[in-house]
Amino acid sequence: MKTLDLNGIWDFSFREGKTLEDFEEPAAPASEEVMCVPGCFDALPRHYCQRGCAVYSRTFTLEQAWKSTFLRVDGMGLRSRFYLDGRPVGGCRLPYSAFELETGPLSAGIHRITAAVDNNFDPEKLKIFLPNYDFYAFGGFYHGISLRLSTGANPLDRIQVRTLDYRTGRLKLTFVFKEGTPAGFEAKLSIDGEAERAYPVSGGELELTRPDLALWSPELPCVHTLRAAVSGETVTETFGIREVRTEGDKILLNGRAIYLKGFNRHESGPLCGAAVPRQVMLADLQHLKSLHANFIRGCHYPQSQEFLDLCDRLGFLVWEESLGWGNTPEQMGDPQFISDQVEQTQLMVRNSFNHPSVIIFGFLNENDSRSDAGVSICRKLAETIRAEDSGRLVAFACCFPLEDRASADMDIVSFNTYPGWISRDYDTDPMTAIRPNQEEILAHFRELYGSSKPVIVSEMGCCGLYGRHDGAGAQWSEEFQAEYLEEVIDTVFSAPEITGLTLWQFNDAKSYHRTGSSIRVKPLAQNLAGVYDIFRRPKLSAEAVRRKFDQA
Ligand code: ADA
Repeated sequence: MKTLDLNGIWDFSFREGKTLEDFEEPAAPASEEVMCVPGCFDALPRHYCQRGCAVYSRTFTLEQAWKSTFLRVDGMGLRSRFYLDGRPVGGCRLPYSAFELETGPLSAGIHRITAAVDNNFDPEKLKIFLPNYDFYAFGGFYHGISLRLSTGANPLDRIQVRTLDYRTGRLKLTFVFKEGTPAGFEAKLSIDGEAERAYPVSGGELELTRPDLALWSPELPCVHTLRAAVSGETVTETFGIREVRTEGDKILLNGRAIYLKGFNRHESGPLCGAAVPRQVMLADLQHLKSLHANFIRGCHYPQSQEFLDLCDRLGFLVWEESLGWGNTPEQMGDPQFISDQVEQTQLMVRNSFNHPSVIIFGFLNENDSRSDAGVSICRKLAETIRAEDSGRLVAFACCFPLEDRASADMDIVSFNTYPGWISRDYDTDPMTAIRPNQEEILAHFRELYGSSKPVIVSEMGCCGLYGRHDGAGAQWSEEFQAEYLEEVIDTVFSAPEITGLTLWQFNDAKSYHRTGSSIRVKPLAQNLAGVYDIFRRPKLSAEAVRRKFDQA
């Protein structure tokens, strides 16, 4: 299919306090202001932190007629509805997910697309993004909008490339069509610009053996480009050849045990909100390389495809998870919540299938995994991932490590812990709480799992105010944060049964502005636990981590 890029400057209007349901149909083109796509309107001065209903609108020109077209939105917040030439074409209530809406045949000429975007919280209509989540719920289009165009009635949508055996270069290509898989067809394939070769494909699948193609690994992140022509249309995919699996309490990449050493990273920045430009993504990754990190947990929602492309090329290992944060048994028992969680998790796996950097798919950060509802939905989401992709590991970050019941269904046992920082005992020096906390948790996991599963620390860290050096290492100073992270790294690295550490967090990120029911304080409406501040200025803790990670 062809792709028409719809990014750029759109007409725009905003009605504070209004909702998607207040929006009159058919769509009235917006024209009071302009807005950028991608971009978050509530991260800019004029509508900063306002909540309501925005209307985006623009025209585009088609030089020819197209038989089938699809509107692709690569992540938005928080709920949206779309109209093409005044005709409703659908919407979405899955923040951060990349999705497509079928927009039917289109004639040559000028067309208008209008989008209503609602960034209000709504416990009934927006089940998976709640006010107490400790990251800001931005409104707008996070990673771009495009129109996919085909002259056929059942175009080839994408090709999933699975590594069947990294030692022989055995691959399985799965051809996914928009309207169902034709029984048999011919595919003309070319990898990395080689001469095109025709293959008969039956059942939508084709196996190839390509020992000549270099493997993907963090050290040698070789990404290949597949170009496929089917029925006169082409699809291009990038992919990597690699295998990830567990063996006892180890994680193996291409047969070699790896140690995951890195950070949690929020897709968030000043002025851009969740619409982080590629340049800033690359800057973050260059900083992470300088810290000797090899692993990134994309907390706590589906990642930008552009970010994952960069991770592929730079050799980072990634944990990608669908949206959730501290969800309760009541929320996790709600049928619409469950349905939205399954849909967004399935979308995440399909969108990210060919990224060799993604080795772990997860969900529901810090859900109440002590409860029956938690165990049930975690099992359901693990099954959803495995049904889509048997080639990756499944995990979720647990915050009840001593009472958790859902990790038994996961490939990896992963826990968040903040001893001496977010903990019940405020009377002891935080530094002395770190080691006993870890020993208690690991003893519990040994009893439950022995060495049958890898164990990783998915969150650990504390806040540090950029520029504050006063107080001789008082809590919230940069010195305190550096000292705390050094103790965390020494303690975690001293435990042979732990195979990964993901510090909380890489960059300070915007959190709820003045509301949020969470008991935690977020000064300046930010989560200040980054080793870089929101402007990506390093704190003392960045150098402390760099030294410790370099020695590992
Ligand atoms: C939890 C949560 C993080 C962050 C952290 C904190 O561990 O998973 O997203 O909110 O607490 O800083 O309070």
